[in-house]
Amino acid sequence: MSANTETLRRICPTCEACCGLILEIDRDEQKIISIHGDPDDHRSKGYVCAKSQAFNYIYEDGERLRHPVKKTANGWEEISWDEALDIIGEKFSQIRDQHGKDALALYVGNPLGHDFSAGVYLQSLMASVGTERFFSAGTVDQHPQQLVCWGLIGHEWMIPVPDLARTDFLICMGANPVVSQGSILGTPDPKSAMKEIQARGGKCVVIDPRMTETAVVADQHIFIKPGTDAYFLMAFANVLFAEDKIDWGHLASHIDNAGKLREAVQSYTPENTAEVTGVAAEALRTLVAEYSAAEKSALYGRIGLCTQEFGLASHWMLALVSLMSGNFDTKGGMMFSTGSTGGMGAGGAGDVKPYGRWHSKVRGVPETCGELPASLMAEEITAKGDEVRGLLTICGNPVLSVPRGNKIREALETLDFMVCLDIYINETTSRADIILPTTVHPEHSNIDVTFQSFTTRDFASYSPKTFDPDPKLKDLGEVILEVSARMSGISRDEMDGFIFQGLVDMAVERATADGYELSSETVHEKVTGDTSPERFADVLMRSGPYGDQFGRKGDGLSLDKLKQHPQASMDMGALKPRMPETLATPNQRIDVMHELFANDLPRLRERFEQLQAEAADSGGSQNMLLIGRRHVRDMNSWLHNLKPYVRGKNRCTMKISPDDAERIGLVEGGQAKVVSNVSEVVVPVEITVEMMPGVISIPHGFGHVYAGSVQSNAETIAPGISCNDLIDESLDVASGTCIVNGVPVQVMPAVAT
Ligand SMILES: Nc1nc2c(c(=O)[nH]1)N[C@H]1C(S)=C(S)[C@@H](COP(=O)(O)OP(=O)(O)OC[C@H]3O[C@@H](n4cnc5c(=O)[nH]c(N)nc54)[C@H](O)[C@@H]3O)O[C@H]1N2
Ligand SMILES: Nc1nc2c(c(=O)[nH]1)N[C@H]1C(S)=C(S)[C@@H](COP(=O)(O)OP(=O)(O)OC[C@H]3O[C@@H](n4cnc5c(=O)[nH]c(N)nc54)[C@H](O)[C@@H]3O)O[C@H]1N2
Ligand code: SF4
Ligand SMILES: [Mo]
Repeated sequence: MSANTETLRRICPTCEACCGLILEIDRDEQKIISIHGDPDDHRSKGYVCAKSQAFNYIYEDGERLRHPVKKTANGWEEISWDEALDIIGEKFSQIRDQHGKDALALYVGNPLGHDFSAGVYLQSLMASVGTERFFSAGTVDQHPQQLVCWGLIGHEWMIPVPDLARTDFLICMGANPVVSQGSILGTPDPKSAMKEIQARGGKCVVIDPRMTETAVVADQHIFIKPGTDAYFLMAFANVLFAEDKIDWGHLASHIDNAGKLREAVQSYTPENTAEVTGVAAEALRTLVAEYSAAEKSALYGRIGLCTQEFGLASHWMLALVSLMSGNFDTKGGMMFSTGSTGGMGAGGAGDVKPYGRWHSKVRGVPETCGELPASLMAEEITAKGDEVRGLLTICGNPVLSVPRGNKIREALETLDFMVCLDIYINETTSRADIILPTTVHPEHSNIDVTFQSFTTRDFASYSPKTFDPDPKLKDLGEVILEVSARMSGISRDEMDGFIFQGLVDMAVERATADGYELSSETVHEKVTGDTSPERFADVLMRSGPYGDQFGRKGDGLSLDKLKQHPQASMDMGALKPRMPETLATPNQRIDVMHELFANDLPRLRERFEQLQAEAADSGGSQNMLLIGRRHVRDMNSWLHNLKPYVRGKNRCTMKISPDDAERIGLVEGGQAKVVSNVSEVVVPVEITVEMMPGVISIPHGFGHVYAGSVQSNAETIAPGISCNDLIDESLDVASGTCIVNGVPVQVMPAVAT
């Protein structure tokens, strides 16, 4: 090793698994020489996936923006931070003063979840802007799970994960952890976790319209028709009732309305749902028998259950089956992580419902979890007489990642002023008036606050800043703080101070609840951290569930202790039962027939009858249902400019079963035209037995075809098409979630013969 090389450890910032890494760096050259899995990381034990190098490729990408830019008649021109921030503060304030707060809109994308500081400051930005037109990737993601957890246990952000280390029986529905590396199931190397279940005599079952990479590892795969999981799970619950297999476990005395639930699921049986779901009655009955016989069973579901016609009902039933079989909040079942910084916040706490508090302007769709569905962006932006005039996007690419993406792109043209906080000029940000680029992971420290709350084994982690950033870049959190301070008419330091004091007050309240004395002065005196966000994290950790209580508990956690730990991640132990203590519903009751679910029953029934009628009349048509898929080298739309990840075979293909391909007249490698009610695309055909008949799969995040982007590898090597152009604004109305799985389309050869 030469004199200027160093070794350091950090957490991989690219997905929820949070694998431990060892970096060899050259400080003089500001280069990362190598990245390997850390064999001593207690969770990942040396494991990494192909994307472990992604954050360095991004750091090195010559097309990454490295200074703020302003759009002019002569193209993008560099602009100073002061000028950019002043213009933004002035323009957004002007729009708000002249046209009201809802003339401003915000869209927040997924990478923000990987940046602790940005998450904290986002709250204050939302308060400063005050708009009801808040959109995020969440409405194309986990909203049903948030609402289910709020409805059942009173916490929007306490979502259970499967206790993989102790379960004997894992059912995985609408998730592909072997590729996605697990979501709301934070575990490095899910494939090995499944193999360990099998090695100790357990079983893994995957229920999915595609025989996924996870299904291949599992012991059994069951095809299910997209959008019908709620019926499958109601029939599952029906069998549990009918066969007297109900066991509410340690939560039995907290359950309300079990009788009404029994009635609600009575009319859905394995026999009468079989035609609708495509799952044979016998297969369902056997599954229920095995699930019930296993000592510890975990029933897990994710995106495929969320972003479909009955996202809320599917996740509601998923949670209820766990509850009614004694597998909720118990070892080996579905459990809750204990994040080291404490609760993620109760969201809509007490009797404040996190839905229906306001509505979209055009079609009156209720907000859920503080957001309007992202697919409504185009119509909201162009709402006649109630237009959005100013838009701020933060780490998001809605033009590719949100249904009606092409229409959203057109709508962006009508804005008076648009600002993006992003690292690339891409399909969305190329429409902006100003782009503010921010530091990337090697240039700032990080704490995986979000993902510590959705892990299969508790941990606390810290990733140090590797290099000093380019002087022309600021951290994302800092930029958000600057914008929100300007929108509130106070200085950034004042605003920062308010946020810090809010957290100090929270620590004092936590101390009182935990039965010890703590003064605000003590917190101010003892807090450590190199940046404001680090100090925020220190306060939260020290007053959190594993905290040192500001010196009272010698062996407790603090940021300093975490920084001194030889690995980037500290083990906080196996998942622990958290209920009933943490139940935050009124009177700590669990209403299994909460209105969130009960109000959706008529819609479920109506659709069931339609589906029964359709099932009787099938065959011979070009009508198919579109679902999505992910690939291990992708991350939504944003890794496509990195050559090592887009080289090789085109991944943006349409997968279809051999029978369907033959009937429709498609050949392997040929082109198919896919037509929906709103658009059409032409896409290469991939014929595979992976697909359930009647279903096609196209990945999202492609469609790098618009002029004005500066992502030459994405545009030339892997342009693809955007499946989101095909998808309309339809919603799972119970949760306000966009339906991107189970979308009706017609498929035909691209060139008529
Ligand atoms: N059809 C279909 N659509 C889907 C899905 C699906 O399964 N099917 N999945 C949905 C899901 S789950 C999600 S989460 C959304 C994702 O939706 P988005 O988050 O809107 O989309 P991404 O493509 O991830 O865009 C990320 C943006 O962040 C920028 N970025 C990346 N890293 C950084 C950084 O460190 N700093 C800053 N400032 N910017 C950064 C990238 O340049 C890019 O512009 O897509 C959803 N869309
Ligand atoms: N490599 C890679 N990893 C990622 C991402 C990525 O883009 N690439 N994105 C990250 C993000 S933002 C997220 S949210 C997570 C998502 O994590 P996962 O949910 O594990 O990811 P998906 O691969 O989208 O899995 C969804 C599955 O649902 C199936 N499905 C579709 N419709 C239905 C249905 O109606 N019923 C059932 N039962 N199944 C259905 C699909 O076939 C697919 O296998 O992944 C994260 N990790
Ligand atoms: S699984 Fe996720 S956290 Fe682990 S190396 Fe791959 S991208 Fe990074
Ligand atoms: Mo996501």
